[in-house]
Amino acid sequence: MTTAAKTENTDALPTELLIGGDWVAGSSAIEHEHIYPATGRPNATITLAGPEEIDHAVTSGAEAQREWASLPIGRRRDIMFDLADAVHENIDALGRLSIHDFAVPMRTAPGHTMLAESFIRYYAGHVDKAHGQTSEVSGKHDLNIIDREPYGVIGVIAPWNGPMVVVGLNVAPALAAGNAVILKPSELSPFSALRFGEICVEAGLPPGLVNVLPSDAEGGRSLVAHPGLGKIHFTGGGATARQVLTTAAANLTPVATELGGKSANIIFADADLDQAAILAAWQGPLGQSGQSCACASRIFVQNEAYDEFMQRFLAVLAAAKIGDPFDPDVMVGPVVSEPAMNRILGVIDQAVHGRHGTLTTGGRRVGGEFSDGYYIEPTVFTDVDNRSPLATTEIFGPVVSVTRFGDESEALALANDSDYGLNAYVQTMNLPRAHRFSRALQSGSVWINRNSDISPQGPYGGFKKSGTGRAGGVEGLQEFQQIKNTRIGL
Ligand code: TXE
Repeated sequence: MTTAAKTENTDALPTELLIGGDWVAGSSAIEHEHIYPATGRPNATITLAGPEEIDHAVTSGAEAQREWASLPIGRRRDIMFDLADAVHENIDALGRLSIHDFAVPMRTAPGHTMLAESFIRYYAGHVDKAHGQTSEVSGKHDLNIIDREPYGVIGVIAPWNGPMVVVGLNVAPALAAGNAVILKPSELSPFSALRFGEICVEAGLPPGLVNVLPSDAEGGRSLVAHPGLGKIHFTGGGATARQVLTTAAANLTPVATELGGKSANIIFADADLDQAAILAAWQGPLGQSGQSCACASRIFVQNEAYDEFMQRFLAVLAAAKIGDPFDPDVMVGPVVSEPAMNRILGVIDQAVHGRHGTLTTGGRRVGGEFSDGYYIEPTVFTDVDNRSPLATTEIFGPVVSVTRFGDESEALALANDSDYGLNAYVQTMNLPRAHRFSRALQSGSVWINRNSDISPQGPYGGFKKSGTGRAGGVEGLQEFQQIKNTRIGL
């Protein structure tokens, strides 16, 4: 179902780079036409950072970091709380910029900024509580001190689908640990990150502490290759991560990664099937049109509940409104770009012709008044071969597969049969079973009877090829601290 709702674009879209608190065009920067995915038409011409701008940003960051680290911790803490307040005041504005970025529907756009605020506030509270330690050493006459220190300048590379999420997961802890940050959003989603950089200056962070340089793969490569970075945090796809790790190896720059997923959603017959259908729809093809690392793209349903679940699940998908992301009633927007749309339609085509499963609903580009946008119908394949590309590769689009299972051991074997290990979802009312699965599932995050609502209190990250980093908790702070041991002969 689609709805017609045209929205006047009255928002000012930032188009230059933010370095040292100033808007910069840059000598090696290039111009890039940003296409708005819901219409297929340009909504701005933006500046992409080149090597000169990146070098300028790292120098500016190093200077600001020295100032930041020299502030009394109470002052650093207060400034980070001020930043959380400033982000809170801009939740709607940043949400709208996220829509201009990658056409995420209005219903969910503010959620990215709310997550960012929750992480900034959580880590602001850590600033004056990051105590060091002492340890007993062999020489009774020695004092051994263990300290955690900032790296200096951190390169944070964000995927297009979550610049404000990355602000929370990675920029907040990096700042709390005393670092400066070079934030590189994708050229596909520059606006919200640039505005965030400006809000940092308005909130009182030293200019240059957070420099925001949208760029493409080339700019990303220049950033990773820069010898002035103390550490890199990369969020994106596995193929790109390999390139990042290779480039960073030249300087032996440490890299933490948050990569893709192909998450299982296991639905037992004793689950609340209405809730399970809604969760499977939203954590699957509907939420951000499946363009999320947390997408539960492999759904496993116990035989006894299969027909009842499928009837409910398909009904939720059919009721979801597709249309203008600025329309608050719209639930499903387009995919991020024409190449992404063509890639996803290619995957669907390959799955149909390769008989990887049975196409049960969707599978086509949305026509009608949204035919200029990159819209794809929520798509479901059933009876999917778990070793087929449909079930083993991350599609990053509104395409999920559904497979039956009999008992727990079969469900577990199917779920763990993946190179990825980011999220796993289990729907059951049986508490011992929930604990058994939490222990046995090979994934960094397990969600029982709920969606992936990432909170700063629980470290989020992957197993296997889903990456090495952790975001949230003390673990997320320690990602951006290096350990120093001092032994004093008394
Ligand atoms: O990733 P890409 P995208 C993953 C998601 C999917 C991917 C989609 O699973 O696989 O991200 O995002 C820059 N050197 N996650 O398409 O192409 C590029 O400009 C340095 C997981 O953006 O990998 C962009 O800024 N940088 C995540 C960024 O890398 C390079 C949640 C990512 O680009 C580069 C969200 C290079 N050679 C998405 N090439 C999680 N696990 O939390 C590109 N870039």
